[in-house]
Amino acid sequence: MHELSIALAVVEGAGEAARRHGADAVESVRLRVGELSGVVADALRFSFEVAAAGTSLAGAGLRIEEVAARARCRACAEEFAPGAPPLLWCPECGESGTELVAGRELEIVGVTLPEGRPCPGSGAAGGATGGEGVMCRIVDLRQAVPAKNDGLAAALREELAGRGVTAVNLLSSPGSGKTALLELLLARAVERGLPVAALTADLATENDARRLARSGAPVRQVLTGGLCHLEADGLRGHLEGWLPDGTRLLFVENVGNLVCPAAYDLGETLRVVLMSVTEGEDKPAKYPMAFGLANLVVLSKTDLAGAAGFDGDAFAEHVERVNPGVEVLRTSARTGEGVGELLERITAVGAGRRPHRPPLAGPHLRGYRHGHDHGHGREQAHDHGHDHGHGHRHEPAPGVLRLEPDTGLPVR
Ligand SMILES: Nc1nc2c(ncn2[C@@H]2O[C@H](COP(=O)(O)OP(=O)(O)OP(=O)(O)O)[C@@H](O)[C@H]2O)c(=O)[nH]1
Ligand SMILES: [Mg+2]
Ligand SMILES: [Zn+2]
Ligand SMILES: [Zn+2]
Repeated sequence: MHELSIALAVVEGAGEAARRHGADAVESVRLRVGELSGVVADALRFSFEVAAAGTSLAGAGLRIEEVAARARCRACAEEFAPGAPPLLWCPECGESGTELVAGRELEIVGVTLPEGRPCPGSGAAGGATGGEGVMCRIVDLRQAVPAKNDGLAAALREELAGRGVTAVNLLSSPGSGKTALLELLLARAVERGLPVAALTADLATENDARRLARSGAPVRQVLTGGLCHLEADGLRGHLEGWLPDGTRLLFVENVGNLVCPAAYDLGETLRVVLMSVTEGEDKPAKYPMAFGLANLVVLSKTDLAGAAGFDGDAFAEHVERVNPGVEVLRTSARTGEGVGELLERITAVGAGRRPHRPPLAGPHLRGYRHGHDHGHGREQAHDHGHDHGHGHRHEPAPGVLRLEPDTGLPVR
């Protein structure tokens, strides 16, 4: 993961809390880091020192509390440790309907200030002096760290839903065949009169956009200039002034990478992860977040399965381990296998069908806490249960892309 950007966000969040309490220094910051958050504690400690230099957090201690991953079976309520790579089947009853209830947190629990500070708003008269003199030394925050991207992604999801756009985030390692498959998907969508557009991100070259533009659909190439993934805010900027009104279906080809793109919600309606038959059946186990958070899995280049000696059963087992119940579609850009089915799955979601909900998406990340502190001057963290609506990635966006049941064409 990107520990430096996380460290910068921690410094910003903690520094802001200190300022609200009139403190110009911070003694220590407490973080909760889930076992499956992908954060390396040592790298974060090092990055934190770098990020804190020259700020009110310079020299502040960083206390990292690891949160073990826990999953719960929805059938028998058994709670279990999924292990690594996560195995998300219920060990008690064998059910696949499980959900992660802890383990992906990344939050600032609170900050410790050098001396007692009056708690804002705690005084009877609400005076600046803190009224009755309730003192804050430990400030509760319970604030998600990469909240910035999550919040922006939620806003973009809402905006796109409002415009009637179904957005598909395509993830895979470099060369798995995202562009080749997209070429066919776009051509087919155009053929069916479906208003479709595609945005493709690469570190360099406009090759992919050139290939996709042959379909006749509006295409935009984004050059990330070295960045290994897309972020919601960047995507929103690229869509602004480009995404044609009336677009019903938007494909976003992420940067070829199975690590970082998995950690960034783009406000998509559907996340599709691709893997080709030449990459090794155990990729889902090696990249559990990429496969575990997908709404749909695509196995590409099936025309090469024989030559590659691809073991379909082993692959299915690895997928099921990290994402029980997810559908795997087999495709080939050579033979056209699976392209129609894939487009059908996507348009069905646009028409209101509920996408598969990956267990790893876990309810504990929904309704994440907001960014203000509560200044109670005590150490107990608490959840106020506010829902900020960050959690509707898997809810169908109502009214998006209605299709005529008999022709399969969009209703105009
Ligand atoms: N045999 C076969 N080759 C394929 C298939 N799909 C893609 N390829 C080839 O695989 C190579 C990579 O395909 P791309 O579509 O460029 O892969 P990509 O995932 O878009 O790659 P990046 O954008 O660089 O991450 C190209 O040489 C394609 O012709 C397929 O279904 N069968
Ligand atoms: Mg490509
Ligand atoms: Zn069970
Ligand atoms: Zn990266």
